[in-house]
Amino acid sequence: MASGKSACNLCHSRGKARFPQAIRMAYQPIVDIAAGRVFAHEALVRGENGEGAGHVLAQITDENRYNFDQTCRVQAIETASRIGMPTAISINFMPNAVYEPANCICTTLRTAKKTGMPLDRIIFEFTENEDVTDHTMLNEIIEEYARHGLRTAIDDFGAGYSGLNKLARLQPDYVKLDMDLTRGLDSDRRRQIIVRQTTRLCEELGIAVIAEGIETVGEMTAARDAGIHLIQGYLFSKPRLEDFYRDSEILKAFLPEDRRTGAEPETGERRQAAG
Ligand SMILES: [Ca+2]
Repeated sequence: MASGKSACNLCHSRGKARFPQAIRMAYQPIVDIAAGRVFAHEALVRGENGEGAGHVLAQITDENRYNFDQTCRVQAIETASRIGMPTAISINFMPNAVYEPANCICTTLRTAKKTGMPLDRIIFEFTENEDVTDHTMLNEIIEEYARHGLRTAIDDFGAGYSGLNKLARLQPDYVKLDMDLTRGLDSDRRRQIIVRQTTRLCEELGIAVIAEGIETVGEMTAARDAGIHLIQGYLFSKPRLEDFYRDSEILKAFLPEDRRTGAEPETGERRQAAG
């Protein structure tokens, strides 16, 4: 790790404003259907009273972005530790909130150490948008995180700005296929071909694929047939506020909906819940 405290202070001086609201974390499982166990949980930001992600994200400004990103990391790790999370956690991070990869990771490392969270149980998932023009920076972030044993994932792959070109220049551990590609996968031959070939391509590059937005047994089966065994979506569970999903619940996902417990949220919440 590069020079400690003073370097971190440099980061703080770039984004002094505190995020104006207390946040909490919800966790959604990513299930390994080949192993029949919960592989990880994605940490998703919620308001102090459980308000949706949109409510919280609307309060981000250029001034408080850095503080928000750091607060999310700390909160995701501390909450997971407090509730006894047995799996890895996957934390969304904002590449444009990171100024100097070696320095901006200090708080994460400190929090992990304090809570006893092993670093190889932390995954950072990132998405690029039009704001991110410094591709070299993203490479540096991934390499720096790997040096500490942290894993990384490309989020929302196949949507918006996240395309094949990214695989040419980045080496993450995981790629998360966007729900636009997985929705209705069982009845869409074109998507099946794209998902199958993308999965094969990633495999050859040494990258594991996670299918997001899986809501039905049919979609899960189609993803499995395409070679994917890491599955995230409402088929298994919606995000749970400060709680995790247990291995023993996996089989319940295959029961007809009227025999499952817990109400399904409105469709409109889905994109937001996915973070
Ligand atoms: Ca995500």
